[in-house]
Amino acid sequence: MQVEKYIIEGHNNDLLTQHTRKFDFVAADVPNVKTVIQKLRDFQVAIPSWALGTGGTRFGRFSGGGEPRSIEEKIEDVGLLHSLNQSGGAISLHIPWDVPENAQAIKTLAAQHGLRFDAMNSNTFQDQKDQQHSYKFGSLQHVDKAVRKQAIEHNIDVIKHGVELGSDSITVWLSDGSCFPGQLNFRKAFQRTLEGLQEIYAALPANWKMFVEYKAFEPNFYSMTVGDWGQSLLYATKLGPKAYTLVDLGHHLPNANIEQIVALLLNEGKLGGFHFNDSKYGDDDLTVGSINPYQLFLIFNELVEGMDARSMNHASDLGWMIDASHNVKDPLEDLLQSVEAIKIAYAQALLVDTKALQQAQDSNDVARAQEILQQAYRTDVRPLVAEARLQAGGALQPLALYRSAKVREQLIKDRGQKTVATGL
Ligand code: AOS
Ligand code: ZN
Ligand code: ZN
Ligand code: ZN
Repeated sequence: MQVEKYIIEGHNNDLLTQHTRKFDFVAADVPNVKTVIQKLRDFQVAIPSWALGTGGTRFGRFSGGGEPRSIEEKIEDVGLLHSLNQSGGAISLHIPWDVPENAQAIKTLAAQHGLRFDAMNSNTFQDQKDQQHSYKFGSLQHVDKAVRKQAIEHNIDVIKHGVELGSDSITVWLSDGSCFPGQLNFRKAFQRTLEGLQEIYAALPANWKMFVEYKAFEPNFYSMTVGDWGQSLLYATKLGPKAYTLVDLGHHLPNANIEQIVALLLNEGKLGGFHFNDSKYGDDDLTVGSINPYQLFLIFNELVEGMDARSMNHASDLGWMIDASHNVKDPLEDLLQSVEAIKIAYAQALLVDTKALQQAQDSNDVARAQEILQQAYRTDVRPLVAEARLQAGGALQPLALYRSAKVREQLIKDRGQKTVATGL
């Protein structure tokens, strides 16, 4: 399924007058509007392969139909999103939910859709059938060396798959931890995990990176062996220059100041990238920007300010990924919304008058500092984001076009009503 170019052009022509009016209105107040548009065009975010099907909760799963049944169909879906918004030019795969058997063919298919392979994800939080040892009591932290070895080998296998596909990073998220006091010796668990990560690290090709993702709780509810950014940073620092901390927005305790964490990691040269999503309670994996768009803006504000000369596209070497997936929306519509929210936050951050903000900070003018941030945040930047999309060949209103082109209906026709994509 593809939305043909002429359909996108027709959609854009219909909306052009309205768009131009809105764009001109905002653009008039943006001093460096050309640069802003170019930055927005360059910015790409990777789509996780596991978000293309309807996500489940532990209580149930309601497939919406037309879900991708294979890695090829997942790539087609990401390609389709990318053709609409020109902002999702990468896919993040998960082993073993995705099995890239014929890497060359998969790579070619991805290239045809203008996609590259972002970070590979390993999985030592589930037992697969035919797996020798169980991860019930952890993987890299496990007291049994044989279990640790199996987990290490799996991660090295994931790196090999990634090499074949032209990826250059692996995200390691461990569910390791404990559910009850006394279950685990924290220091020994840390040490074993570190040693496991060191073996995986040693298998990284020269140009590769390892992202160590932390999470405050779930599935373990007393302790997590990589539970917060401090622990992740400890591992990453001990591992060496190819290891970084990955920030999943939903992985903090309530009210954590994520933008400050981001600023400090960036300052230490240890910020690896993101799993964007939104949350109200825990690791809710809700659509990016659906709950707390101001926080998202503040994070981007730190990135724009802190990354300075480094440009924020994939050449800047941060992993920009989405990790959202849930039950009640069409997953492709959801992903279009997530990408849009990210670009809006980025655009708002680009509008911050950094010089004036610095002056306000240096003179302790608190009210003025807040005004400067909120001036940017309260600007309706959607026409800027739409203009960037238009210039790049995407649709002015991707979600509206997705609906009017009846994409889901077509996918259901092609793939069937009863489809379950592999994933969470
Ligand atoms: C789990 O909570 C983490 O967010 C993981 O990054 C992710 O959801 C998982 O690895 C899916 O592959
Ligand atoms: Zn394999
Ligand atoms: Zn994540
Ligand atoms: Zn998560």
